[in-house]
Amino acid sequence: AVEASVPRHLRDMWRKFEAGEFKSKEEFQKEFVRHVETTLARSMYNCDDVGAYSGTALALRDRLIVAWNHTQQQQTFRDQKRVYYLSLEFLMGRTLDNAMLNCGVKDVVRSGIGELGFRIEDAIDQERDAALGNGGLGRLAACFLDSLATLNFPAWGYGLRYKYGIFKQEIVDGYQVEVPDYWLDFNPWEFPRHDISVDIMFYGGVREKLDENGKRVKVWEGGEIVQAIAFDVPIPGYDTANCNNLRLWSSKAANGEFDFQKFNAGDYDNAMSSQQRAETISAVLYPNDNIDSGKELRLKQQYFWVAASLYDIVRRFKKTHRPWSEFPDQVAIQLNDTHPTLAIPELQRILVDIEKLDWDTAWDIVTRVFSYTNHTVLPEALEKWSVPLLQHLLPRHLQIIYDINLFFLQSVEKKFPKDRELLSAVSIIEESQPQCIRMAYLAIIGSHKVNGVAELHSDLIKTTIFKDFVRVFGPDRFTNVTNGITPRRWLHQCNPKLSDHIAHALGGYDFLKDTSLLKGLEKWADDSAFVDEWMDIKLANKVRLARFIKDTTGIAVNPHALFDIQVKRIHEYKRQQMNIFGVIHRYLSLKKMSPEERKSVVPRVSIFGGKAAPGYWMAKTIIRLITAVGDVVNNDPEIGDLLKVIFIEDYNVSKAELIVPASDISEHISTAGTEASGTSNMKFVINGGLIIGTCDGANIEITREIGEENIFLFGALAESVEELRFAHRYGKTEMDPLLKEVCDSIEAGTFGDASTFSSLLHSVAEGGDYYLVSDDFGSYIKTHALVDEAFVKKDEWARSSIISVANMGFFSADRAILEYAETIWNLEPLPLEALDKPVHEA
Ligand code: T68
Repeated sequence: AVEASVPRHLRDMWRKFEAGEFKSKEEFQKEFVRHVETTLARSMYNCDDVGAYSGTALALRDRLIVAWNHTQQQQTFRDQKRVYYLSLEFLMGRTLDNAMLNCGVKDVVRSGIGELGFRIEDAIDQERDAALGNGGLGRLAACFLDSLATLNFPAWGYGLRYKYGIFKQEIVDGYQVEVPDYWLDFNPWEFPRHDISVDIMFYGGVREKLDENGKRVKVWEGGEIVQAIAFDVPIPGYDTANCNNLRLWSSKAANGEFDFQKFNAGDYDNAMSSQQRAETISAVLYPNDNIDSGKELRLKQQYFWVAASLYDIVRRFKKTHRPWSEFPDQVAIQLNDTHPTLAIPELQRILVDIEKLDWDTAWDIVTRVFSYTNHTVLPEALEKWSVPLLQHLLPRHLQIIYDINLFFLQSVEKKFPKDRELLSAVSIIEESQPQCIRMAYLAIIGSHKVNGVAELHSDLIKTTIFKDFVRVFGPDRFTNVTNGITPRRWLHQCNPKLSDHIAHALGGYDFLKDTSLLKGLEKWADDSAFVDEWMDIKLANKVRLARFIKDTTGIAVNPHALFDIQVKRIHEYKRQQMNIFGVIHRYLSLKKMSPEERKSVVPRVSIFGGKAAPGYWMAKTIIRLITAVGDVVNNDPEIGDLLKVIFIEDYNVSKAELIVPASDISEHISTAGTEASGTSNMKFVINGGLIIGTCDGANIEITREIGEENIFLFGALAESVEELRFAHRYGKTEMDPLLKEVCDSIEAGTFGDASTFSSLLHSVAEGGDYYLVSDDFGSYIKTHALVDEAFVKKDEWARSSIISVANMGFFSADRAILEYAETIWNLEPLPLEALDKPVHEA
């Protein structure tokens, strides 16, 4: 098709009318009122905070579109290499505040809507989270998009436009109940591109035929077609005119219509069924974190999204008329976990079956384009797909995977002759009943780089789950890129007071773009006025959280108490059970004390939050124990303010922005070797909270940066975990006596019907305890005693807090992205010319 474009001699005319950016308060107000009155069809007589949010969002979005169009034009004209970040999850949270910050218009908007009768904070609060993710992996993708845009990298994200994001969690009678998250009612941040659609095929069969040159070729045909429709989301960078794109695919029946013949024949249900089947593909996010569900619909989601994205990437490349040999110079594709691994056989299929490249040429291109990030070593999370399922859904891809495996195993056989064990160890096909495709193996073989997300984790994948691939490919295919977080959202936006205070000391906000500048805070750690203000800000953030807790749970917590927070997905390996057992131990100890003894106790508020996967019973039982303990402790008049136990319902990104700045201490206590990195640890520390943690994931690197005197580490090391588990298995252990006392009290019904918790108690009992709760419990309790001691020494505590923040520069997502760009993608930034300069034309 010929591109429709305005003839050259008319373009100046066009430019005269191009939308611009609002610079002044008045310009914003004009746009705001126009949108409220026309786009939203409301008026000053019925405009509430939702209206104010909507009007502001629409005014801002016009601005974003201008920057976004401009960026995309430049990227096309300059034709540099781009990176495509493929992720099934983008946990974006709210957009308005972030977009105002990145565009530098927050002050204009604040005073603009202020004069029209609204508070900007109230407007911001009306936005629903875009919660298209489960936890760390999805939020990492969102932080990376922010950094890519801020650093002016030509980059696109590709994902699925789920109609329902992660479920909303309600707590009913102490139990988690899942409620669907229909979030698309009003979403001003997306642009439907009904003109950009791709037909995606499933099922069907493969036929061999002779092509025009008499060559035997494979044709995949006769399947069911589903249409992918693009929805684009602008991703503005901070303090730059650059605005990248996140493209989310939505599914729809190929003809877009229902079956009229069936309808007329009175078969109403079936008339709609193909439409519904198609729409189901992008309907809902799978709510599992670190667990593989193995369901056919999930596989359909993966192929649908991967095939649409690759079609789009290839179409864009082909417009440049470059030879295929240049594809890897123009395109880098990052696979966020194994979820998009089908992109590897799909690109091979496009190149061989459609573009008619020979196998080896195609395979060389494929491996130079892809790279893969691993996020877990947990065996239950490693994706496998049954061969019969793949055969049914994607017959041609299965053949290609078999061929990839065949050629790979031949190369292994050549390098390591007669090593049958090695061959079966590295085979993509697992010889189980039924046979399975090991997606991680396919991802490694089809990529030029594989990275873990923290140093320990990257070492572990090389010595455990992927060790045979280190033999085969050598160590260079494997690398580390330690995770990071965006300081824009996770410092400035969630903790404006602290950000302003830091800016005041450092002489500006440059640290939001170069977090190494935070180092300059060290010299303020002895300035008493600075330190006092630092601690006052912490208190103000705790007061803000205490108010929220009061409003949502009815429980009053003392903001001067030590706030001890663990918020993350509920998982046995993250050991919320150990935390609540520790709380019970504290409660039992308090009960044994005399009133006099209690006077010297540091008051504590133990705060939990997080969702359990709907089918994960143990995780749900942990939630039930937390709420049960809260019911007893919070209503015990003997205890009063000395201990409160809070479960915050429906933990999500926007709640994290409220919770993270309010911690004195936060818990990152996974069994060593199980948490790949963790990223909330970084968020808490950069907001001035100290942490208690195990030697796991990024905790180790955080310790190295901030100094071990500023962190509370405890527990077994990763290298002894195997041995400890072995000891449990062979009954060579006894439960820690403190833990035993805790378990006995649960058993005795202190927190209600003990049978509710029997599976949980069993999981930590002798002979089991896979996550080593008993082994670490003693040192966990001791370390909490040290936390109490440290908390009363206010000056030293404040010093630790400030020194820690000063040394967190490394954990910016900007640093992580620069490492990816240099060591994996070979990608250069494309700084944008200022917005008002004319775009140079192709
Ligand atoms: C997390 N993984 C890691 N997985 O657990 C965490 N899994 O240590 C790390 O910091 C983070 O990734 C970023 O690297 C996840 O969040 C999932 O959410 C997930 C989703 C679907 C299937 C499997």
